[in-house]
Amino acid sequence: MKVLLTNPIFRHWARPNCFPVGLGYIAAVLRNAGHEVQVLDLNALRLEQKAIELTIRDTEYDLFGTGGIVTAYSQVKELVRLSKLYHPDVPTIVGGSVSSSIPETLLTRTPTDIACIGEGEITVVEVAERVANRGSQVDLTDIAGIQYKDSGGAIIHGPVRPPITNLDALPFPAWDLFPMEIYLDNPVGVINAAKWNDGVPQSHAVVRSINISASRGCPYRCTYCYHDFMGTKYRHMSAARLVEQICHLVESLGVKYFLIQDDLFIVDRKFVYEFCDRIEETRLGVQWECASRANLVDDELLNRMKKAGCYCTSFGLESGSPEILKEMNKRVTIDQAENAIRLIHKHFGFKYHSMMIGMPSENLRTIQESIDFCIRNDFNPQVVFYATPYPGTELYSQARQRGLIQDEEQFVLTLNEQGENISCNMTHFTDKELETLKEYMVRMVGAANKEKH
Ligand code: B12
Repeated sequence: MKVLLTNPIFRHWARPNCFPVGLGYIAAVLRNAGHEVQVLDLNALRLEQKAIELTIRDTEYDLFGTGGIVTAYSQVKELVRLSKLYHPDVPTIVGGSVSSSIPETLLTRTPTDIACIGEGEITVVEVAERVANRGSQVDLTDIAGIQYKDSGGAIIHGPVRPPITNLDALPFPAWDLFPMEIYLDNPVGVINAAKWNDGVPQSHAVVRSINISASRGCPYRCTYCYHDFMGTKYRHMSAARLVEQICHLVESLGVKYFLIQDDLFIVDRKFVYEFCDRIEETRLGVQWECASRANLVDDELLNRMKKAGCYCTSFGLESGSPEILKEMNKRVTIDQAENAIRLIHKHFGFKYHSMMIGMPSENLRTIQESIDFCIRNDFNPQVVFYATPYPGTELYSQARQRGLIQDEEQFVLTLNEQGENISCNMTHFTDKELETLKEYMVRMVGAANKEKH
């Protein structure tokens, strides 16, 4: 069966540098199941609207798939509309956090037939099998991990799909189906950050790099984070498999730098140590970076990571106020945050963390505490975000309960790409006051908000 997968544009203002890892896995498992997979990577190709429409019109396929972060909603809606316009009988399936966090909006406000909830590798293969064997209508009964519309338009919830526990059993993402040279020409990672400005590479002297994923899930439950998406059960591929993936990318694409883009890479210390041992044994000399957490780093771990090629690690610091950290359910103390900043700077020379403003309890004192924290720790945040209730988060439930968000689709359409504007003000300040306070904070702490990387 023929499957067309489309990748919406991600950050229209920036050159394409983020490989769509999840879609890469979806393409790989569908191909392994015997389907003919074509990828229309709009983020890499940046086609004009007319060209997108003609390409979808002129491509023959039996299943249409797309996905992305919730911020991609309007594009996903348009792509599904185009597919239905030119291929009305072809089922459409949408995955990614957009589909998991707003499935009902997707199914009722767009011509999406099937919303894939959570990890998609097993689900999509089962759906494709039913589509391939369909008679007059696709029977989706009992497929776990989906919501879909029945013939009468009612939304049916399939059973819950358990998390994939053995990530080693997954194939590598199907990099060969994507225009990889475009991604490799537009590098990722802190090592390349200084070579970008407002989404445009400033120099060709960049390190060939790619983003990869090694683990899924996060055991913490911060209120601004969508932890139900990949679940709170942390799972990682084996260190051997991760190193095998890295070796493959070094050999096949000449990659020298790896951005491990997981929510949190250092939950399981034993795994990190084993990865460090194995990557050193390869003697490839590759460098890498990952996300960490203030309460999980210490001298010994960072030292080991650095020796094994880790170029930098950073974490979402979010606030310098104990009260706000508590409200976020961050489970990090101010002492831990200060210690982590000092240690990471000592080992890597970076203070590359992010801050937030605008949690519901934010007040003048808590904002001043955040500013004082940054000044005291001689720290210029990479960015100060507005706290934003992204769908699927605890903050989002609070905003709905307080009546701050009436219509989910309208709200999602106001979400900008990086939380740079106020989408939903949860504080007692007016929007104007909050904007002024954010500008003040950005100025006082010397955050790099003006630059887009
Ligand atoms: C890496 C990452 C980024 C990267 C790159 C994203 C990218 N293009 O790949 C960067 C740093 C740029 C980024 C930015 C943002 N991110 Co982000 N990011 C992540 C992170 C940590 C990992 C993504 C990942 O690699 N996952 C692993 C792969 C294997 O999973 P996957 O891509 O989701 O794909 C699987 C399924 O979704 C599904 N699937 C995916 N596509 C398809 C398609 C089909 C057809 C099917 C059937 C299935 C399917 O199957 C895949 C395999 O299982 C996730 C957290 C997480 N746990 O996923 C947050 C996450 C996706 N990000 C999030 C947010 C909020 C943002 C920002 C808005 C943050 C901000 N304020 O700036 C921005 C948005 C930028 C923009 N322009 O839109 C939220 C999304 C919440 C939501 N409701 O959608 C998440 C879930 C974080 C969280 N836990 O809250 N992000």
